[in-house]
Amino acid sequence: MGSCRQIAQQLVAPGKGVLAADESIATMSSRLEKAGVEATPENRRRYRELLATTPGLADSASGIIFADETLRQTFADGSPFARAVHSLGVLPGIKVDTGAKPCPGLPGETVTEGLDGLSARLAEYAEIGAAFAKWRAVHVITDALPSAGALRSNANALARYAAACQEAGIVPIVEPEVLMDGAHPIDRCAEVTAAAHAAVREELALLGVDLAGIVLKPNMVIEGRDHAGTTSPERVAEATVEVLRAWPDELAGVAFLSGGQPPERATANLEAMQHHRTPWPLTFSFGRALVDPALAAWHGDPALVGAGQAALAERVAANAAAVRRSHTEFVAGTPTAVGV
Ligand code: 5MM
Repeated sequence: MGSCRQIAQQLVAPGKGVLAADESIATMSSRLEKAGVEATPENRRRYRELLATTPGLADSASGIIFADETLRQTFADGSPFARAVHSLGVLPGIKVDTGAKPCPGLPGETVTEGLDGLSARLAEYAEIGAAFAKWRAVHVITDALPSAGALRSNANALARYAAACQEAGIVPIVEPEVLMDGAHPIDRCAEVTAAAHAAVREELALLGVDLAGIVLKPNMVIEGRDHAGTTSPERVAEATVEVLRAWPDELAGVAFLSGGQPPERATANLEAMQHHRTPWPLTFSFGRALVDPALAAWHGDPALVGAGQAALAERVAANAAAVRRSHTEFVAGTPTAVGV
């Protein structure tokens, strides 16, 4: 457990965040195809190597989350991904859920699967070199959803996953995502996010999960994508922190997903969060908001690897600068008050 606490602290270290490059084969393939790149295992490998070898990445990224396929691949020079990333000063992580599947009995809702054989897989991932893991539950907002059954089922799976990770000495990133899909106002997102978190907290407690050895990866509290108007960063930050305040002080840290927000908006919202004094660091574990510009700049051209890396470096540095500010400008007083 001691090492889980240490690794969790490393993941949310001041001025750093986590790069989510763990798209499943299906998602990664469709994103590559949209960028005009043939979806082959080798192209997925080349893309992940481009991301991982971005010069200076370790200055702003504490970890990178990969999918199973990538963790079994090697860099072009033959070194296995986990070992290579580790030697670049970044912690390698692994997405261990097998996806959100239709939830029996709950039409229109999903439950995330992957618990069967999980302990054995975690032991293997630890052997390969994974320091942390990730599991994502997905909730959609409608007038009637999410149901209590979906909140409970997903929270229970997240807790069973988290407990199994800690037993294996791997830090669990716990991701209860409430999607931006829909036209709901920010208050409805706050209500649903609070309910999802409450269920997760209860289930984590029932299974004795050590909160100091996990990283919470929530959505920001934000209006639905089809809602009229854009909420200001100040209001997003206020609503998000208000929901998060229900988490105990011992939680190691919070690393937000970007949820399909435009990259600059995700950064502005993250920066606004830093104005609030919280007992845990608030950082990023973005996927699309970090990698979309890199994929667009590279689009499979070997001559544009540098351009792809420059695009990623720019986004990672901007987010790292946003979270670094909490330790320099916004939050007065001793650094320990913000979780250093
Ligand atoms: C990178 O995307 C992750 C998994 O994708 P699949 O749906 O293909 O399994 C996803 O879990 C991601 O880590 C988080 O949702 C955060 O990504 P965003 O793009 O929301 O920041």
